Amino acid sequence: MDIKAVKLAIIKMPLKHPFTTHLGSVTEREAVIVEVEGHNGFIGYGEGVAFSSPWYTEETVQTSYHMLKDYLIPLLKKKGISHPDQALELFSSVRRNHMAKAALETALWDLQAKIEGVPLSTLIGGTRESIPAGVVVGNPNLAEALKQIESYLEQGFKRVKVKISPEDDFHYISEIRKQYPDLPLMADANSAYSLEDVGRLKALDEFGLLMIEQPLGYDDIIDHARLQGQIETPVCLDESIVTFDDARKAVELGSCKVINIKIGRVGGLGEAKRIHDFCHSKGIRVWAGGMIEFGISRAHNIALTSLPGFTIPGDISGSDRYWEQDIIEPEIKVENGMIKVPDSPGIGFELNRKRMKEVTVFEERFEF
Ligand code: OSB
Ligand code: MG
Repeated sequence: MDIKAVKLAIIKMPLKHPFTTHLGSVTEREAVIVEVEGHNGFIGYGEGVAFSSPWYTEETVQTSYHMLKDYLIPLLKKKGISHPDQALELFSSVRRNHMAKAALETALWDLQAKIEGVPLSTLIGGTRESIPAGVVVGNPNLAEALKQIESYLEQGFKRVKVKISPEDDFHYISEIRKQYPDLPLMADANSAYSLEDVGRLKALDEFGLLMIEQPLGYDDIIDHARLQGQIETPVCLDESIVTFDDARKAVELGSCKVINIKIGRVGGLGEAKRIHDFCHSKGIRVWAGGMIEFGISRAHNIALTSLPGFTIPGDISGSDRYWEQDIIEPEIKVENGMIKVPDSPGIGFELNRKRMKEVTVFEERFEF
């Protein structure tokens, strides 16, 4: 790939409403935006999804910036690649730091699709023309959560996810179920439980949840296998699947029936696709997770979700779920609960330069 330069920008924007889990609240979002400039003026876009502090994974905005600037961009400049599917091999001399790697790797995929003149979804083998939108309610106040759910259902969302913890699970879910007996509903615990809570988790079986996401340790696949053997609700793994091999081992052990795939968490679109292909061949259902992200990362998620194994609506909502104004144009829109997969080259969205200028707090350019 003929690369002229890579640009990094750190952006910062307040959320319309705080997003709360038992681990804390997110009120403001920072992210690293990557632009890879190729020949003929093509630009590939990527977004680093690490948070400002290491509450969800060990990476942060600052650590991913450091990895990009001091290791990943220099590696790309020194060795080069002929196709984005070689990027993760190129980056393999850097341990982990998956979100930093994915930020650059996804930009390379977007660039490649633009060079070939095809949508990114087509380049990776996607088949869907539109994808169903799911939404996450991160609000521990039950009355407010119910109001939010009502409004999301009016907007046509196909599936709702709520955050739970031992502080409030049975009551919270039962009240939602009372109002919405048939709603495709799932719960995400972000590692709030231990195996001692099997009874609490088993009690949720009666609510017919689509799945319970990451109930136990954030790096565990052993205890989850024990748990799955004792509850009816399908276990979905998020935090503890950070590589293809993690996914393979979790499936072999019976640690989960569903996997949440996040491009950033697994280190790139190439790894995300490998996990998808494996799960598809094994009958393990997958869906695309969300990271309270801006439009670039959402666009990559839309392309990923166009693959045939994504059979459950992801945490993919429109730009207006969290932002007064997104950094892309057009913004991502949910219509009748569906999001159209773009048919223009690459991710199918442009950076909104005016908006970028308003929210950029730092930027740097690396010439090749
Ligand atoms: O556990 O899936 C998660 C957001 C930030 C960090 C972790 C998670 C989430 C979500 C997705 O639940 C929220 C969204 O992007 O809409
Ligand atoms: Mg999760």
